[in-house]
Amino acid sequence: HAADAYRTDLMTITRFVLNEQCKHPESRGDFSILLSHIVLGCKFVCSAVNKAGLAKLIGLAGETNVQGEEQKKLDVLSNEVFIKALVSSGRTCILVSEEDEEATFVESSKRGRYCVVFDPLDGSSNIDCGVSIGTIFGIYMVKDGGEPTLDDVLQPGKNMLAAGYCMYGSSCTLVLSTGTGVNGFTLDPSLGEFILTHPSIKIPKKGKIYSVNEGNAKNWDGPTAKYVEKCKFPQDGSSSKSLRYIGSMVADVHRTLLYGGIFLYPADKKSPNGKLRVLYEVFPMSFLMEQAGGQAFTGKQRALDLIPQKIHERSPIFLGSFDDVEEVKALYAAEE
Ligand code: AHM
Ligand code: MG
Repeated sequence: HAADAYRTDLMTITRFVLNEQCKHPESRGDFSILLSHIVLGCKFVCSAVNKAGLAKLIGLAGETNVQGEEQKKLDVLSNEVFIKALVSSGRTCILVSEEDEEATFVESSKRGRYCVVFDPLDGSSNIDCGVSIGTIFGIYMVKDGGEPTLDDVLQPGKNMLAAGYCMYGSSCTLVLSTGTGVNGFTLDPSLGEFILTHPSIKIPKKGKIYSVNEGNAKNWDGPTAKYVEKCKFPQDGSSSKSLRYIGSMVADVHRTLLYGGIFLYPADKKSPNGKLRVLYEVFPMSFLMEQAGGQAFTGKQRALDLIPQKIHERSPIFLGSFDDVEEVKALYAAEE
């Protein structure tokens, strides 16, 4: 049936967010506007990522252009697109990007109430071989009164209003939580719209997959080493877990969210705070995990309770299925 081949009632991300907004009559629509600018950034990066391989083949990347400037790298380009889209939304006041040493304070004429923390193109070591990469973002509301300061973004992750990521993979998928569950949208390239394809995502309570860079094992602490040993040689008669590690946080977390299991980037002797950044990697992913019914733990505390002191601070992270993270917590508690 032709009628079956086409869905005619399309829940776009814009429609979805506007519907949610109706539940909050006090809302002025600012969030929808902000989100539409984030979505524009994601679409741009998606299209640039898809062209990247081709651009290389036909000799665009790395060449100098007419102004004699070298072609911008994809991560730098993505950062510029997001900064400009966010500033021009007129709804932001502070932006923190992985690509920029300093936070951006939006000039007062374009200022709004939201603070956005983001990694415009995470997993960039995977670009040149065509493996999935992504954008990660988190959104805070500026504290009331006075000039915005860095304290407005140095807030615990539980204060985020929304968080999400966009994965540039075999399809382009945007996963979003505004604090009432998690929903996934897939870009229909012919429409240029993100369509709701994964309504109310719930992570399985326990999973069969663990995801970690095991090459760092010689430097792990006791609980991490014990946990991974348990994944491989369970002592309770359960079957061993499978290992999957892409090395692209968005892709590893996306799989964990859909299939269940655990993703960890633990502390090690060389990097006692792990590798991943609190504000725009650990917090948004922890927010999504909790909203999907999972957990996120730093080895010391609930990840979303952490109060960052610096914008580019790092933290160890264990996140995923509730029961799997619970096991890690037990191993750390036993250590004390
Ligand atoms: P990046 O921000 O420099 O791209 O690094 C972050 C990435 C994450 O996507 C991924 O989880 C991690 O680095 C992988 O690190 P490693 O190569 O040490 O396993
Ligand atoms: Mg990153």
